[in-house]
Amino acid sequence: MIYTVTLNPAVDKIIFLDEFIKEKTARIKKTLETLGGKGTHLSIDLKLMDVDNTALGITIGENGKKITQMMESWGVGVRFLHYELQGLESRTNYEIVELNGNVCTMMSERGPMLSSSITDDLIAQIKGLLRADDILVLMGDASNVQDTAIYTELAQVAKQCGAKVILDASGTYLVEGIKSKPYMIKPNFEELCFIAGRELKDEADVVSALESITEIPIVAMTWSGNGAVVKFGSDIYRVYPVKVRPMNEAGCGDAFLAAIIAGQEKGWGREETLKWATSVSGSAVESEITTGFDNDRAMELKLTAKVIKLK
Ligand code: TA6
Repeated sequence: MIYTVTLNPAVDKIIFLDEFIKEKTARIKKTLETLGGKGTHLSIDLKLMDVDNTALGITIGENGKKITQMMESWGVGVRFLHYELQGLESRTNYEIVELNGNVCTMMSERGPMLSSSITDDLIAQIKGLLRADDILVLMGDASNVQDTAIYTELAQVAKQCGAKVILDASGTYLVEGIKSKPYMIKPNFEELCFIAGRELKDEADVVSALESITEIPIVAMTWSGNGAVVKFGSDIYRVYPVKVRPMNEAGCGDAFLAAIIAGQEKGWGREETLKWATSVSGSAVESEITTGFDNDRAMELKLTAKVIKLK
């Protein structure tokens, strides 16, 4: 079984307007509400690819209940731990989508801090659920947990159970999490620069940064409009972006990661998997909401997808 963990799930409120100009009143064209938090997205994307999985995480208050209901409406198995804490709510993230030029800006709440007794409950739940050969995917913001080694701790639990760990985090949580030597990480370009400890200039620089991460078998670096560069063992692949009508790019990295996991689960070849990954990611960019993607459109885009083995 694949388990996703979202320590800080959210309700994503998406606000569409023509253009955001500082100090000017912006007239809202429409608003939409969907799920936020990277693990929730991964669970939904996997479900859309017919890959069974269960979403774990922590929800709080009425917003937390709403998050669970939204997850269930996508047909995902949910085992969130829910808490009612005086005056506290799972976070809301706000995304502005400027229709002129399709610029997306995410504003993310911190979310209530989780006490160590809550994270202990989660660790106990994971210990009880995980079996050998399961996959534990640790994703997204964890700044609501004081202990920056939380992902390392969860990864160790997984390893003790014989499960694989996939990590998609940022900042200190990423650098700490890497110490547990996960099976796969999915940094974006900025996160790879952070891991490398320097500004990466070009593709060759990216490749050498990926090659220096020898202890992690799969490193998939998503590169926004530039596609992705992915390391499988000592092999490196360049994944080109498919041509799309961009609408909302939030969530496309989650779709990319989901496709790689799906490819591994279904036993597809690497190039086939990466073509699917860039296609679902492209389909997610065309969607108004931050969650999910259109399967038919992804299939259509896959006909144009280009992947090259660099090394
Ligand atoms: O990847 C997109 C997205 O999941 C958004 O929908 C938004 O909720 C945000 O990222 C959350 O990411 P975070 O790293 O804060 O958990």
